Amino acid sequence: MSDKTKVDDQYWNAIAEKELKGKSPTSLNKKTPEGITIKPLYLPSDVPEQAARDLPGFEPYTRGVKATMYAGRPWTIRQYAGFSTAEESNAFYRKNLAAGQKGLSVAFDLATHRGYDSDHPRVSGDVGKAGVAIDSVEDMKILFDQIPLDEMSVSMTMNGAIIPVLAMFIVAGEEQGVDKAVLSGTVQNDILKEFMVRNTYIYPPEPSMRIVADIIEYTANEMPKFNSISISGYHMQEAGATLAQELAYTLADGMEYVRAATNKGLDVDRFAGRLSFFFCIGMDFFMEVAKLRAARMLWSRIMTDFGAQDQRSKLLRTHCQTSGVSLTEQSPHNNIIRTTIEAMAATLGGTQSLHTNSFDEAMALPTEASARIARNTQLILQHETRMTDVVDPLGGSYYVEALTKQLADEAWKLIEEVEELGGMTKAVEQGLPKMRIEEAAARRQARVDQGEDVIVGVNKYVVEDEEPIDILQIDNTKVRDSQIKRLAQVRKSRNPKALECAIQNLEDVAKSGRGNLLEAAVEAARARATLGEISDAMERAFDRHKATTRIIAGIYADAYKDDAEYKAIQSRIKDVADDKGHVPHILVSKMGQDGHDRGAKIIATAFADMGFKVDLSDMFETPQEICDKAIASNVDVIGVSSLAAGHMTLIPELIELLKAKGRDDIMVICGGVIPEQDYAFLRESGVAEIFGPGSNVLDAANALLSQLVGLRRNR
Ligand code: MLC
Ligand code: 5AD
Repeated sequence: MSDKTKVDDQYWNAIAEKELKGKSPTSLNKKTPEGITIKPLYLPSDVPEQAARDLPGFEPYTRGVKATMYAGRPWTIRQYAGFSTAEESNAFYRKNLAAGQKGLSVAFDLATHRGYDSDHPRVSGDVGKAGVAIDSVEDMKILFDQIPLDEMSVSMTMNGAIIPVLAMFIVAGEEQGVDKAVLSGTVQNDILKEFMVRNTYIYPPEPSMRIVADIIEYTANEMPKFNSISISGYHMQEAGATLAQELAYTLADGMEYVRAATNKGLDVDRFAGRLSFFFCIGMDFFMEVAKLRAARMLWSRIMTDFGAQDQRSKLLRTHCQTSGVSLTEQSPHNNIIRTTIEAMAATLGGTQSLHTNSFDEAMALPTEASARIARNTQLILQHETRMTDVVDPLGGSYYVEALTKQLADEAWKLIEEVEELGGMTKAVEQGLPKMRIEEAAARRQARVDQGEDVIVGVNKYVVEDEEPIDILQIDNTKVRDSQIKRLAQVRKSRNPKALECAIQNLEDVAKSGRGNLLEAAVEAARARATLGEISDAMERAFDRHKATTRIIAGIYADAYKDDAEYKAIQSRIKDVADDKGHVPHILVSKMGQDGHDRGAKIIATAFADMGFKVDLSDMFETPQEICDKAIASNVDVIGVSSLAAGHMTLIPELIELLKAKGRDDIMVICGGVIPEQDYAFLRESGVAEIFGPGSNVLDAANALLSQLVGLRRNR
């Protein structure tokens, strides 16, 4: 530290104190959810020594994985998309590519994610809704029709059903005349975070890890241009994780995958260069920039410790997506601004590839118009701002360099905690990271509800009487019918002998632990086995995973210790209990294949803290199962959390089932991503209360209590 700095520091302190009318400048310090103290001023003395020597393209890669970064080649504009049928998604992709998008990124529907064909009874509400429905190679070929797979890099967000989907992609390429060796792209194939937050797993953790390792092995041998995995923190932040947790658990997952592959006998440098990453970029601008820089720095250290020799093995290359959970249903055009800021953090942080969200995110999938604005956000950054001319323009910022180091240190502590449990597979089995994330999510929600974390248009500067905007509506029944038709054609036209043989072989490979699952599945896909048939063959060997749901306790009670409104709710609950002769009892439920459980978990924990009796359903229930459970436990209320557009089918079905049993006295309320356009239909179907995104949890409790005592009547 130079003397000049010391003098400046003291001088600044004196003036700052004067401006603060005698208070110490440390009174301006802020504590972040990551546990980092942010000072109002950073100085050269805050910069770690190493930072002054860092160069982009050199170990530890803090400043970027390429020497020239965007000055040499800008990041890939890779918009995640998919809906309804393969035909419609294909048309959408081709339009987007013509309008400036550079890489593809496929969103599959939840039936596909969870290994079900479109005609399976469990997925009637999900087909074609949150992504595109894919049942066989025939669908996959249509999806990439007139898109040259030898030129276009394709990302596929698939985890649970990764084996059939990647197999079908390989065969679709083959039948387009493209050898798998030249296919470029990425599969998500990150199962650990599915058990933690995203919930589209199929099999239990152990066989799931074998699947990951088999794919790493197969791609290392056969597909040199293909990224075998996209190790994802994105969904952790969406589920409420702090940025330190997102960073730490993602890297800890990465370490576990490296171990899984080396345990198969692969040399680390054979596969590590094709591991890739995926982070969420939210509104904490500088912390997000620091996160990407810290991620590269830590990964290069981790891979050095794994004995990597090849520099490529030490590069953390990443895709980023702006944060969905930061976007609001209220004043939705504000979301364009939020997404722009997040996109700037991602690119100033040095991402390789980026998806920018559409402003209608909190209501539905993007329309053509909202998708255009989202894409143009990136085109404008690349072409109008001069941002891409300089490599790592925030490098050397006293604040950013200091924050990079601090965040890396915080994350490292969490990584060590996971390692002490024996690595991520064990930690996930014990539920530790999930619990830490759920706690952070509940804390965040309490801060928002209390107005401590401001969200413009939601808990401050609220606009009354907003006009609803146009959103994308998908006719799910039509999509399902057309998928069922094509499935029937496929099943009719294939050679049953070849099919049976391939499926049997796949099952044997799964059961015996010998051979490669993907290799066996490619054979099955060639023989026109459907996604469901390939998944079932493996399920016979591995079984289907059933998660245990838990409700954490105490976070809301703690945050609202001395709050008058909270106390008033507690006494209202007591009054209702006295009146009814029992504590009001609610079943918080998830139906269909929708795996987003942050909202359900927050409601469950907050309502339980307040004094309601709360049951939390398992994931992926059918309306019949929820109806039976509600009647068996004799609840007063069923709360349905819906974030994947299943509400229009599943909730009316549930209400009809209750009616048929003579139990329509059980009140049904719902919350989640439910556009206002759907409210009237849901109310007519018998839904008592609807809580959209951004609902205040205390307000929701009050509304429910009023319903229970007959003060509100939407029914
Ligand atoms: C890049 N290149 C350069 C360069 N910059 N060459 C010279 N000079 C420069 N300055 C080269 C690279 O080395 C590479 O070649 C090639 O150009 C492509 O660049 P890239 O940086 O690798 O970009 P890209 O191909 O886009 O790959 C990015 C990636 C990849 C590595 C992060 O894994 C990817 O595309 N991921 C996307 C994941 C995704 O879309 N996920 C969506 C999740 S949505 P070479 O030969 O070295 O490869 C989701 C939501 C949900 O999950 O829950 O449903
Ligand atoms: N099309 C476009 N974006 C999607 N997302 C999820 N599914 C789709 C889809 N089919 C985005 C949303 C969501 C995140 C997980 O991915 O932004 O928040």
